[in-house]
Amino acid sequence: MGRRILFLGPPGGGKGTQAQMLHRALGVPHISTGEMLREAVADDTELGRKAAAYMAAGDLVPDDLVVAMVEERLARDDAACGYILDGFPRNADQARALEAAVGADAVDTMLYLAVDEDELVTRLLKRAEREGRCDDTEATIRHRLEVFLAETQPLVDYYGGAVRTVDGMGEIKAVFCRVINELAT
Ligand code: B4P
Repeated sequence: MGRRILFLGPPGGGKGTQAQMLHRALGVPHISTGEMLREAVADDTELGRKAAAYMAAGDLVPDDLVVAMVEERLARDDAACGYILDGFPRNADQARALEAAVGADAVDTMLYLAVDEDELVTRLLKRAEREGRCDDTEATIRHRLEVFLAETQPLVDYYGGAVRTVDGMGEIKAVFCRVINELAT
């Protein structure tokens, strides 16, 4: 059985950044629901057309759409030996759907990246300058943080003592060292 890792954390916490580095280190696929949804929007697929307004507003895309997308992705051969989930599950219903699709052992390691709110906003505003993502305006960032606190933060209780908190402050490489150290223990 390979690694089944989940990155939890607020928007701007570094989930995508660290998951991509870990994917290169471990060789198991990096499954980012945010990236998959942005691709669907860019490709103007039916899913993308349904998801676009939710994403632009900083709201969660409806569970049925996201769950179907993830189930299809996890059924591919490259996910048989493990995966790194980034941004999914984002609420308790998604967590239950993941367990129903894959089993109780759908995730074996949960890493929570902890970052101060001011730093989150700074990072996302910098990314807005660089990439022009439509959900990286200050008002939308603040709303995404509220959604995170209401919907996603409770997953820490849902998963209980299995969640390991990693200090996500500081340099990207320093955070990655902490992630690797956490996985090694
Ligand atoms: P995501 O793509 O998951 O967006 P995110 O939470 O902002 O995280 P991301 O991975 O992009 O950023 P990261 O923290 O790595 O979701 C976007 C939208 O998609 C959601 O709002 C929602 O609408 C929808 N969606 C996605 N999944 C869903 C689901 N399961 N259910 C329903 N809807 C869903 O990095 C942010 C920035 O910080 C980057 O620019 C990075 O370079 C920088 N950074 C990272 N680490 C740093 C560090 N240590 N120091 C300085 N900068 C750092």
